[in-house]
Amino acid sequence: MDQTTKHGILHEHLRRLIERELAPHARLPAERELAEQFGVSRMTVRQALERLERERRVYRVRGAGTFVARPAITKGIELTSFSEDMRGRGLRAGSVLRSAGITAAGAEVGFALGLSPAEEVVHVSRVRTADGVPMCVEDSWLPAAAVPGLLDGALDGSLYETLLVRYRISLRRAEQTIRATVLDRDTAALLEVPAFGPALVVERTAFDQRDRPVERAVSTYRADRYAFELEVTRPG
Ligand code: 16G
Repeated sequence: MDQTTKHGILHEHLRRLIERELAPHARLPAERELAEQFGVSRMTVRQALERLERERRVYRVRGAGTFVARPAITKGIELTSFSEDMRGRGLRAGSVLRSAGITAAGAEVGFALGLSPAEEVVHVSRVRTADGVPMCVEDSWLPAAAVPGLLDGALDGSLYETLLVRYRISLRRAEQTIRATVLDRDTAALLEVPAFGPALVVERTAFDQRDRPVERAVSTYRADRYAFELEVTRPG
């Protein structure tokens, strides 16, 4: 992060404003106002805005002003981890661990992971953050037998990296369902958004290099900051 130059500092300030306070398509203050507010030249403001535009965080409409681009974060169709997604956007991925423990798989998770309902799974529940801002609530279940001792290590980093480094599990593909939902009070509070707002739920079953199901995950993303991007091709 470029915090040393005037436009670097202004860029950082505006980036935070966009991520935390402004809705998509909201108009940023005019160049002149920003210059006055921050005691910098119009040139400095322009440099900061140009950088935000290059990063696709804002778009500019001639004669009308600068607007917050939507969506702030998109997720492509490749199988990536949350940490990789955020890194790709120049954001720092983080986790707030809500709970971690071993439970019986139950019917639904067991079915997805090819286990009987009584078999043990490790359940990890996390709020995922981007530069400290909550983006999604994520529950992951993994067959306990596949990841012995997972709970003994730190769970604040990348789960997929831990799977790779510690267990030599490389996730190759996933089956996913994306659906819309309305946030209940608890999930909304975790995401720091109003209750009953829209959200995207992604249910994922991820398979390793031997095509064994290794993770069942349910991720609930705030809809104002997240979108899925797909490339579709015509058959034939
Ligand atoms: C993504 C996955 C989630 C996985 C996490 C690992 C979706 C819908 N979900 O958020 O299943 O547990 O990445 O991220 O893509 P990490 O390696 O940063 O912990």
